[in-house]
Amino acid sequence: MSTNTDAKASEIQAAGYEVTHSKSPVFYSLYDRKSDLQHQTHYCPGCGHGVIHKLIAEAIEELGLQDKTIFVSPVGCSVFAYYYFDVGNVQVAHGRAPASATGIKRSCPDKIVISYQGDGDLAAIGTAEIIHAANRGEKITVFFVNNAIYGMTGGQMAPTTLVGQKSTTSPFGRRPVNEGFPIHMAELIAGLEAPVYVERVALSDNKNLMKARKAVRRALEIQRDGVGFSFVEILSPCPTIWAKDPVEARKWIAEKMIPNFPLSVFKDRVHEPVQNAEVPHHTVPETLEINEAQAPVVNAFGDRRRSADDHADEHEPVEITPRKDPHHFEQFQIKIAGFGGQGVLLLGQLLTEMGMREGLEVSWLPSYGPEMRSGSAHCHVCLSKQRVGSPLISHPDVLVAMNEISLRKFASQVAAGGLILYNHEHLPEDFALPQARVVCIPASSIADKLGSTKATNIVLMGALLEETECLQGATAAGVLETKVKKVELKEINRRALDAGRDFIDHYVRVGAVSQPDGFAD
Ligand SMILES: Cc1ncc(C[n+]2csc(CCOP(=O)(O)OP(=O)(O)O)c2C)c(N)n1
Ligand code: SF4
Repeated sequence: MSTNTDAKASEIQAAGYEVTHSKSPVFYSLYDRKSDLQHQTHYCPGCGHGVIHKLIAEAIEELGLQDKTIFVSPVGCSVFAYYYFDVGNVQVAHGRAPASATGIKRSCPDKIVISYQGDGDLAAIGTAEIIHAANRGEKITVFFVNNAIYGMTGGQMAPTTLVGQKSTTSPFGRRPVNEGFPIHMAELIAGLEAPVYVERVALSDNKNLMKARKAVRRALEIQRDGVGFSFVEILSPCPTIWAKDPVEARKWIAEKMIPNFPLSVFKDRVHEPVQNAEVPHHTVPETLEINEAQAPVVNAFGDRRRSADDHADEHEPVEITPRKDPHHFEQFQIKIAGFGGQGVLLLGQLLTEMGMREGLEVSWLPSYGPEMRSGSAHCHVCLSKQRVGSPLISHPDVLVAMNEISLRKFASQVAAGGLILYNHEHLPEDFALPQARVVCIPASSIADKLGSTKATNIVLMGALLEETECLQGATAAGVLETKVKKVELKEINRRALDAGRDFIDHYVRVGAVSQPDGFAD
């Protein structure tokens, strides 16, 4: 992209002109979405969004932040911001930009995360998100485009619509007695304790434009320096909905909007020390409430020692044998499905906790209907050596189907060469075998014989571990020991885990369990 811009610049220079200002390389060179006129934006002539995009792009460029910026675009006229900014982009649901930006910033604290929102998005449907993100002092930057109207949907009243201003939903002009007063977001945010920088600027004339430019840059500097939450409200023209030409629209900002929304730096605590700047982080053992010294050492060492203290005899040399990585996968995805009450979600949680104890990145995503028992339930478990991008699993490596409905519903989703563990003696007669191997295991009957059908999920867990070797049996025993409080159930679970493993070892046909994909080698 910058190559294109550079080429254009040298072309112009070659023609004898001096380039004094050119398009920021933070922008893509063309607006790809259009079939023609790709050099134009999708915004109406005179719209403030284009100007604000430019101010942001230039600030990103000047501060050298292009490679680390993630832009969160809203729903509204600026929904396509990701077509313009050549940075990381996420487009989110209406009003949710500060919430998504929070998640992104917290998981990638070294990135510059920008939440960009209109007034319908930020001050109506997204009021809760912005207030709480600001109140938590998230280290993000929010650019709030206040054009006093809903632009994209054709001019409904926004929370910022002026008293007396007509809109499609306030055709006689906004009346406080009926529609309430305009909301002053900058003042509201500045009233909270945590935000560091809050300013309102306007695109009314060149002088104010320069102030807006400075504010945009400053807000990003604050984030770059890790100081805290920065917020810039920008009074911006919407000539189309206001039914004005671009010049009149700017005049209207100066004459009508600014008196109602005064321009000011409402808060600037940039140089004050920020209290509790660091979000407290807990180690995995702290989170799991297990003693670090007792956590099984499985990643670095091949033996089953729980800690160096196990070698209590000081005279006995502690032999540490580095072992090969115990996990044969980069990412392993499991879907567990059945009726509510079968321990579907619990099995997912146990596997997730095991993954954590073995030093993996994990996620667990439950899905269940309103009925806690007998309704259908399923969960997604992801075990990974890398950060988990999305907890949603479309093609699991393993499906644990605890009932026939789940088998029929999810079998086709299993990745080619994957595995289905089906809780039954045999497959339904009319069931067409998909691309995956199916191991039938009568887990409920096995658990029943052990003293409790509640242990069905643990029988399946034993079978899963034995068949796929995705996690260590010793970790499973440790997790069950801490999670199950009832003594009698502990014993049943121990036996259920063994029974599941035995079933795979002794009853599943030899050959049926070996796969070239590394499940069982
Ligand atoms: C959940 C949801 N509710 C409503 C809408 C319809 N909708 C799309 S944009 C919009 C308002 C946009 O106005 P604003 O945030 O002020 O941005 P502008 O278009 O003026 O830039 C609405 C209500 C939607 N897309 N999703
Ligand atoms: S409707 Fe208004 S806010 Fe939307 S693109 Fe047109 S001028 Fe801009």
